[in-house]
Amino acid sequence: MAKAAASAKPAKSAAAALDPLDLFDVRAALTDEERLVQESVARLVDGEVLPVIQRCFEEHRFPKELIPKLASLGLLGSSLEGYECAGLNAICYGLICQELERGDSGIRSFVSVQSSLCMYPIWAFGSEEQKRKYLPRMARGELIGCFGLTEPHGGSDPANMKTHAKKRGTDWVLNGSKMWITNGAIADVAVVWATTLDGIRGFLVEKGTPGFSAPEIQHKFSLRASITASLFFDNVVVPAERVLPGVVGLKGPLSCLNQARYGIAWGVIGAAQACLKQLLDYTATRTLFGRPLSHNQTIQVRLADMARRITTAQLLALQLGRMKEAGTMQPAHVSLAKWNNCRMALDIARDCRDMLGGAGISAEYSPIRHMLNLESVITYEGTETIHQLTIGRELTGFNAF
Ligand code: TGC
Ligand code: FAD
Repeated sequence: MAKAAASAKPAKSAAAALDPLDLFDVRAALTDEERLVQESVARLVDGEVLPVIQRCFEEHRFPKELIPKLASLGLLGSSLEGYECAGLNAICYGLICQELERGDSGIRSFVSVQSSLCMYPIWAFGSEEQKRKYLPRMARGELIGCFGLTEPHGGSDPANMKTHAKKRGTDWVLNGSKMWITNGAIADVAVVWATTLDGIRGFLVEKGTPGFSAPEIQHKFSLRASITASLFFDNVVVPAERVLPGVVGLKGPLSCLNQARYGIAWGVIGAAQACLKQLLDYTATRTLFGRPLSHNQTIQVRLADMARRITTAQLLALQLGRMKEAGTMQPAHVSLAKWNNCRMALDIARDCRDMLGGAGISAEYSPIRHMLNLESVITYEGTETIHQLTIGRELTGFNAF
């Protein structure tokens, strides 16, 4: 057995120069500012997220104590202009999501929801008064938001929502329920989408409003370091000044989803990188049949295939970001990237878990945590099927939903 180990050929030196997590040197295509943002978030993740996340996942606890740190780095509403937001470009937002999700999808989820699903609609569709009231405090992490679109009877078809709002004098009265709402139980303000006689509209419902409750959903096996809640509205009175004036119709919530899905397409690359990194270390030291696991052809093929899929996902995300910056990104582009990259990350996490053998079922190794999280990530913000059908509709012109 020792003989087999000794006969292994050493790797070529040129290959050693490549970064296994960035084979095509996407980093070289970034600006200095983009690299700086990535490095600062990476430091936060290494120093503050990774040391606590396994325990948080096991305890089903969101590490709320990280919120001021996320805020002080400008990560909340990072791509919005004004109102104390950092005004970073789309690539920076993507890199922020990627680094955070290298830590855990739950931390990226928190930032996605706060930034893309709550601050963005207030910024894009809110009145000047609403922007001044909410955005600076949300950027500072003093106010937490949640986004209520999905309902218990079927989230893929939000046009069929039952939650409704009726005019009473100048106020609105809201009735209905939402399900699977990230941050719901800790949110100070909920952006709630409801049908009205004019079409779907967005309502800002503040914590403590009579008739509004947000109990946490228990027993999750996925995103355990993230808070998920139901929202209930029982004759909740919402004053006229808390209705988003700038949009009516499903395009309101769907345009928020574009922003968040964009971030997910980048974020999941981080989860996949974390899994591959762990496996490169593990297979280099795990010795079976007299040689390190990494010296076997089938193991190398599996690792190489992961690197191939991560690389294509990185290049897809980078081009998507450039298109977003140029104003040419369309919903179908976002759907394809969200679908491809989530599938890539989930398959890699599952394969890494397998290559760890029995150790793969332990939370001491990150792949099973990432794998369980990614089961949610491939489902929320539009399931894989919804994004496939969006591309199908784009190709054929026929709506198969
Ligand atoms: P459809 O007829 O296609 O469109 C209705 C109106 O919306 C416009 N539109 C979009 N606008 C912006 N961005 C998009 N991606 C858009 N897609 C459509 C469209 O132009 C139209 O506008 P108008 O002016 O003509 O009225 O609508 P449809 O009913 O056929 O549905 C299409 C479908 C199935 C794609 C849509 O319903 C969908 O995306 N379903 C999936 C729902 C979903 O993704 N829910 C996510 C909930 S939030 C969440 O999961 C947060 S998790 C966060 C975390 O923790 O990270
Ligand atoms: P359904 O819509 O009932 O779908 C069930 C299955 O049917 C899926 O496999 C789907 O792909 C398939 N399907 C649907 N339509 C078709 C079709 N036409 N043809 C073939 N197959 C089809 N929502 C929010 O609003 N805010 C949040 O913050 C939020 N956070 C979430 C956090 C977590 C942890 C999770 C798990 C979900 C969250 N969601 C949130 C909800 C999420 O967006 C929905 O779960 C998702 O959109 C799917 O809706 P559903 O669960 O009702 O599944």
